[in-house]
This record gives sequence, structure tokens and C-alpha cells, in this order.
Amino acid sequence: MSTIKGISQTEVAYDGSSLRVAIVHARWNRVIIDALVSGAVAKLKERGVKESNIVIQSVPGSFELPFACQKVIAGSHVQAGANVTDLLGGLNIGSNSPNPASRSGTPAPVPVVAIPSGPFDAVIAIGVLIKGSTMHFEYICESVSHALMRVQLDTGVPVIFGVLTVLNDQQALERAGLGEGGNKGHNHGEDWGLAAVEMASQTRRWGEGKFV
Ligand code: RBF
Repeated sequence: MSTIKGISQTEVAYDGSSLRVAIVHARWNRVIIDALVSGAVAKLKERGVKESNIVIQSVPGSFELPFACQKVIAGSHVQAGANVTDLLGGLNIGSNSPNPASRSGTPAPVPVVAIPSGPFDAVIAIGVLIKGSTMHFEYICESVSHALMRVQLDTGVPVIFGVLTVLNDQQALERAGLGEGGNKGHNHGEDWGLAAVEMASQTRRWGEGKFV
């Protein structure tokens, strides 16, 4: 049955096989978080993202998500750069090599060089904010959503907004496909996995000036 609510399917089945995606999740409301993370991972894999290219990191609560996403994106650039440097260092070109093995005429051992891992193509930030009796809910929702938007605009890496902001436990459970009674709901983590592959693929295409 079609509804007017929710995301509509794309006509394109995006291929995630060359993508690297990070999931950063909070640990508050863990049962719901775990279901959402599993849903996101399942859809990433369904779209071809390799398990080795899915990196999962956790933070205490949703308030920490924007900072962590920013650092994880920055760290992936450092990691990619570091591997290239290792690779160049390992080539040992020329006779002035400081490697003692080379000076003695023995061929330097071929270093094992890790395959360079590229920077993340997308990050999924997952948190569950349940309205309590304090004003924290409003403050955290507001600042986290603004900050996650800022991270993606500042870094140029799509950040998928996987933060549930709900009034009670029941709503949270239903949005993770864990609803009790008649309505199990729908696991929104699945949508976030698909959104990550779509946005990462499109960001690459747009970056190459391709629009068709
Ligand atoms: N973090 C969440 O991810 N979800 C919540 O529902 C949530 N509720 C909180 C309520 C209060 C009163 C406080 C003080 C914190 C809450 N946090 C929650 C944690 C917050 O995101 C953060 O981890 C901590 O405030 C430490 O910076």
C-alpha cells in the first residue's frame, strides 16, 4: 500500500562496492540504537558496501555525535594519506637509503604495505533522543541537528541524519521496527543505509561534473 509519508524509492540501484562508510552512534537507549545500526549495516551490504569498508564508532550520547563525525572524517583523510607515505617510504629508491640491509648489499625486505583506505564517502550519525521532563531534549535536538548539518557542509562529506527525536519509548521502538502490539513499525536505520550509498555515489558524480 502506498502512503504519502516517508522516503520514496530511487529509480537507480546505487552500487556501494567502492564506497567507504562510517557509522557513528550514541549509546543512549541502546536496544533501539542496536536495531537501527543493524538496519543501516544490512542495507549498506545489500547495496554492495564491503564489510571491511564499514567502520563503526560509538560515543556516549547524541550530543557528542557532531564532534565525533567531524573527527572521524578528518581521521580518515589522515589514514588515507599515511598509507601513501608508508608506501613511498617502503619503496627504498636510490643508493642513499638509510636502511642497513641495503648498505650491506642485502636486498631490503619488501615491506607489507596495507592497501590504502580512502577517506569516508559518507557518515551515518545515529542517536535516539527521547523527550523527558527536562528541557535537555529541545536543546540537544536543536544543537545536534544544526551541528550535523554544519559538519557535512564544512567537510563536503555527506552526513546522514540518523537521529530519532521522539516523545516516548513506544515511538522510538516503532521507528526501529521493534514496536510492540499490532504495529512493529519500520526500521529507519535501513533508510539511512540506503541514503548513505545514494548520497556518497551522487557526491562522487557531482564532483566529476556528471549530472546524467
Ligand atoms: N543522549 C541521547 O543520546 N539520548 C537522550 O535521550 C539523552 N537524554 C539526556 C537527558 C539529560 C537530562 C542529559 C543530561 C543528557 C542526555 N543525553 C542523551 C546525553 C547527552 O547526549 C550527552 O551524552 C551528555 O550530556 C554528555 O555530553
